[in-house]
Amino acid sequence: MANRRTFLESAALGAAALTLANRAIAAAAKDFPARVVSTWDFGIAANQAAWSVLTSGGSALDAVEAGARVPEADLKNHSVGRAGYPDRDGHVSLDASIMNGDGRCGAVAALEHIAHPISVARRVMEKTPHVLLVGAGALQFALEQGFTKEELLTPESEHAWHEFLKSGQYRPSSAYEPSAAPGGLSRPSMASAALGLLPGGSSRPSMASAALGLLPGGKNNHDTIGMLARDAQGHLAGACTTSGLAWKLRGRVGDSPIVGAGLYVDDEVGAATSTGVGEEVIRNAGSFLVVELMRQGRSPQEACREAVRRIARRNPKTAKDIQVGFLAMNRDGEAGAWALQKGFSYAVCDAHKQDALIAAPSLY
Ligand code: SD4
Repeated sequence: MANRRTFLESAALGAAALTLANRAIAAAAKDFPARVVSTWDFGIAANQAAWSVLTSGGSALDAVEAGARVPEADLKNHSVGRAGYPDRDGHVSLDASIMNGDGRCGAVAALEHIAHPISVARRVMEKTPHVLLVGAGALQFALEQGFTKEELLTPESEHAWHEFLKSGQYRPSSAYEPSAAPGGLSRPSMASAALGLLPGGSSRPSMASAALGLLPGGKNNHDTIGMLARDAQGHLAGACTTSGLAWKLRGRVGDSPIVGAGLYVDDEVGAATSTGVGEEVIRNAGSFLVVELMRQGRSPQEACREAVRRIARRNPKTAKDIQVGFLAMNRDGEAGAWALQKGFSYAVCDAHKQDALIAAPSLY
């Protein structure tokens, strides 16, 4: 009996301690309601860099810049920053945008030789009256701002490009039709399908590729990082950075540096970002659409789902063969996502947990 009473007493004490702990966590979250979310599993490391900024009193804007720089510097990541796969002519060409909840924004597109395009995008926002600088002009601006000109094509990416040239039936003056991408990835083929580049539609990618997670943005073919943060003051910011579709046509720009397509942030409502085949996102002003849907009262997840459905409705044939994923966070820090295909995930970091990875629901 004594044993039973002791057990019950310690169980009650344990429960009380747990309740207190839960209350403490809840109170901490209330006092410090900061949160960072990012696309894909590599978003976990990026979130943690952003989180250190937020927990040291930094702004959401500082946090997303710091976070986005992590995959930009990662030599194993072939779809963001340094070591990104080049265009079909062998040039690594980067796109990035950054946006603050008060409407300030900056972006660069088709920027070569600069390892951290997100930081150049921020300088465009802060040091010029413009929003978007492209190509040679963006490089000139970056150099004037003190960024270093570097070779971004790593030996590994160069090797992959040479493999693509062998298997991709490279034809500089027309669209290409790669039969297989390096490493067995079918990314360019899928991209070509999305862009309508496959001659006669003869080699449209199969859903077998989708099942293998080889779609652009599929689970074995990660791409763009889109990051959204809410700081302790309740301000929002977002960043989006990518090397774009591998083996793209020279000069091709995706959704990531287009404010309203790859990224949109409004302190009054929330923020959204996207990953996947940018052409479909641009056509539907995707991230702006998600934010506007939240403004009309939808939750982040509902808004992402509706934007995905819009893409599928407007271009159903293409939508079945490509990946597009949206990630959103509202002004209260509630996050949600939705994708065309299975395999899209997003990382969440807050006072409770710094390495959560959540599988997004999908239309197909
Ligand atoms: C783009 N959304 O350039 C970006 C990233 C990407 O497959 O390559 N997605 O379209």
